[in-house]
Amino acid sequence: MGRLIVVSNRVAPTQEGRPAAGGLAVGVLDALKETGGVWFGWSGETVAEPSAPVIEQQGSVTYATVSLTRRDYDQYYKGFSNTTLWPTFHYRNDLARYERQEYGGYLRVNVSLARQLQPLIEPDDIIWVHDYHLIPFARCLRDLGVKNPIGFFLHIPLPVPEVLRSVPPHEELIKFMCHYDVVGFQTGADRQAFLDYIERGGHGTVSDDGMVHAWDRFLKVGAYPIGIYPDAIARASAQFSDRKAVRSLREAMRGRKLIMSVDRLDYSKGLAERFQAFERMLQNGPGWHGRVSLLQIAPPTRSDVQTYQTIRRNLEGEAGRINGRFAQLDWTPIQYLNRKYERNLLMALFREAQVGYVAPLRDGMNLVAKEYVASQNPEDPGVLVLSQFAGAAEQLPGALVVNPYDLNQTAEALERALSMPHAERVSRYNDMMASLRENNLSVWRDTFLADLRSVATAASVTAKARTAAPAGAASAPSPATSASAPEPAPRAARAQ
Ligand code: GDG
Repeated sequence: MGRLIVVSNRVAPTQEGRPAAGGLAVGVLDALKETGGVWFGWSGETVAEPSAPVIEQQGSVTYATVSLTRRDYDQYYKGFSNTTLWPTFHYRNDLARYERQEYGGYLRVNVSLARQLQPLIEPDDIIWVHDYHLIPFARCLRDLGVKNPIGFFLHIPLPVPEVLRSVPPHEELIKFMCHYDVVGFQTGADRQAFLDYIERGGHGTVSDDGMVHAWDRFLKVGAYPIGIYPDAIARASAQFSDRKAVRSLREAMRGRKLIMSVDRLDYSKGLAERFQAFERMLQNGPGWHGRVSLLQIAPPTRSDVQTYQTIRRNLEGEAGRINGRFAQLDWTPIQYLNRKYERNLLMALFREAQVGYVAPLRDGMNLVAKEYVASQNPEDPGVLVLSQFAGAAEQLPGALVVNPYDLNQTAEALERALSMPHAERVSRYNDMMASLRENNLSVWRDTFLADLRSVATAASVTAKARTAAPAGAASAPSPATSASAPEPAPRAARAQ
């Protein structure tokens, strides 16, 4: 069996112990460590002139990283990926901006990355591409003659067609997705959004077995909810619960209850609404004053994107306002920490919290919800309060599910969680752990890759059986020549 090549925008830091605050990094690294293989992507560095990939072997994983120029970074990463696609795919088209030049840069970088990966590919390899930065990537590889099976997994939501259509090159993006052999989404709702775009737009057909036929391409489209390793997390949280930082927190709480949240600092995570629902609980229930605190850990990300600077200022303002309103000499209602923590320590902190508070306005899955549950003490577990707009809500039947826009409902759920009887907490925890074990991270990876292998095998049998010349993929524009890509890729060619 050939190697697995994982391609993602960022390759996670390779040194053990360095915190990686991002769901993709956490999920992919754990999934790849078990099977071994190659992880190809951006190193996180910007340089004046790109050079050949830097190859580094660590255990069973080969890391192949490349750098971006400042212009690539501005157009592809900061621009089209994070100022057009990210907000729109999270239903925040009010925050989205589209610039044709940036889309040109997005296409150019996809072409360039494909050219840098191509020499590393061996005939038996299978290629698994991750996330919204790399939607055109399969098409770029196919243009270079790569015949290997290529799958794509979208970690974030896919919005319904009406919203997707606000991204000007929406049709081209969906056509690019059709160049993969398998396209995977986090939830059935995301998958349905894709199928609706294809079918209602008259672009193709969907068969009962989930195969899509569109623009002369056949592909499988499925929902593959990403998981975690719940038992490994349970062990880590128990082992680390004696750490100094955890003991200090326990002592500082002095018998008060703890509600805990951990999120990258991002507007999709609904942090302001979350603080306000907690405020509503304190406002409606004076009995809670001095008896419960909210600990919000929010490591900053994408801090050079303007919107992220604004959200940081807003949240500091909200936390200050609420603390100013309710704090007592010996009690601060909200502890808001803008920093990263070591992963195992975070899991141990989750174990201290009576409530895990995960209330994004939109989220592909949300691994924090799953990690919170897995970190609990089975004898005395806490309760998860979870947004209905997180993909995880489809999978965690024991959570108290809330609409994060409804501050009263969320405040009531927090109170209910804080007061829940022991037997109910244990029963909800057991239901959720069963689901987490059944759909763990290996299941996610293995189901996706099994589908990719079987679709690719079926396609190659069909291709061999055909005597006529293949129809080819000429109906979709090439990223290097697309009319929307005003700048082809001369510099990328030099990077070889
Ligand atoms: C995307 C999708 C989807 C957070 N702070 C620290 C830290 N983290 C870790 C968490 C968790 C991960 O980062 C965050 O994952 P999420 O899933 O919650 O969210 P995104 O980063 O937005 O991830 C998301 C995910 O991809 C996977 O497909 O679930 O919907 O948006 O693992 O624990 N880790 C460390 N220190 C921190 O301070 N070490």
